[in-house]
Amino acid sequence: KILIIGAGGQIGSELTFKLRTIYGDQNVIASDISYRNETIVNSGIFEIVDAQDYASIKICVEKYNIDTIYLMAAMLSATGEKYPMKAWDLNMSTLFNVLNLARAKFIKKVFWPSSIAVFGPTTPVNYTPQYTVMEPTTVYGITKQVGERWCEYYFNKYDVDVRSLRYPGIISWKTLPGGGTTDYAVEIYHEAIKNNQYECFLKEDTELPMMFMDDAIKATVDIMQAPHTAIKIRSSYNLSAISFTPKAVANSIKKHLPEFKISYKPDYRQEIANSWPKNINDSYARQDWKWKHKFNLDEITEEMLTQLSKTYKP
Ligand code: VAH
Repeated sequence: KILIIGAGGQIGSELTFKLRTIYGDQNVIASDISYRNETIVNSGIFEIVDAQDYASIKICVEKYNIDTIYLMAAMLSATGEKYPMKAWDLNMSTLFNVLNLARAKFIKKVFWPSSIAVFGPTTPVNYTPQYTVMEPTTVYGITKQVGERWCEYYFNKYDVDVRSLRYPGIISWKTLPGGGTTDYAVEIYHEAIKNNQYECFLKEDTELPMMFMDDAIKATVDIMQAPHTAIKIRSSYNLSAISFTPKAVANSIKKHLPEFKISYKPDYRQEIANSWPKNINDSYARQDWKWKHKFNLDEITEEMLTQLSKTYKP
C-alpha cells in the first residue's frame, strides 16, 4: 500500500490520481496537513497526517499497512526565503521521519523530490551535469542539497531504498503551485485565459528548466518501478525536459491568443531564478532507467489553454 504525504499539493495531487489508476483506489492513501484540497479529500481514502510528527506518520503506516511513501510536502523556494527556519524545519523533519521509518523497516520504499534548486550561481548554467559544484543560495535549495546527502547516507548505511529526482519547474493546470519561483509559468496561462494579459515577476530572458506535469509524474512512476539494480544514483537524479524563457511562453500563447499582452516587473524571485541553471543534462536518468520526456512548449501551451478555458469559461 502507498501513502502520499502532501497529496494536496501541486505534484502530490496529480501523483495521487495517477497512482490510484495504476495500483487501485484502495491501495493509495492520500494525506495532507489539512483539508485544503477538497478534490483530493473527496476522491478516495484521505487522512490528516502531520509529517513533522513521526508518530502521526507511523499511525497511518500501521493503520493501512503502508510499504511505500511518496514524500511530496515541502516549503518551496520563494516562500522559504520569507520563512527560512520554518522551511528548514519542515523540509528536514519530514525527510528524517520518513527515512527513519524506512530504517526501522516499517516501510520498504521512499520517493523524495529534490530540485534544480540544489544548484547555485557557481554551478555551470548550461547543460548542468549530474556531478558538479552545488552552492545553493536559497534555504529551499540548501534543504534539497543536504536532503540528497541524507538519502544517499541512509541507502549506504541502512540499506533504505530511497529514490529521488531533481525536478525542474513543473507546469500543470489541475492544482495551483504554491510559493515557487517557476510558478510564473503556470500563472501566465491562467491570466491569459482570464485577462489576456500577464505581468511577469521574472525578466523576459530568464531561461529555466521546465517540464509538463504529465512528464514529471511519468518520471516519478518510472524511477519507482525501475528494478533496484537500475538505480545507481541514490542522492538524486538530474531530470530534464525543456527550457524556456517568459518571452518564449508568451510567444507560444500568442499562437492561440494573438492579442495576449505580457509585461515584466521582476521581484525578489528574479535573484532566485538567476542562481539556477538554464538547462540540465539528465543523461544518467536516460541511461539508468530509460527516462525520456514527451511534452514540448507548444504542446504544453495547447494543453494548458484548452484545459483552463474549460475551467474558466465552461
Ligand atoms: C520552486 N517549483 O520554484 C519549485 C521548484 C525548480 C523549481 O523547485 O521553488
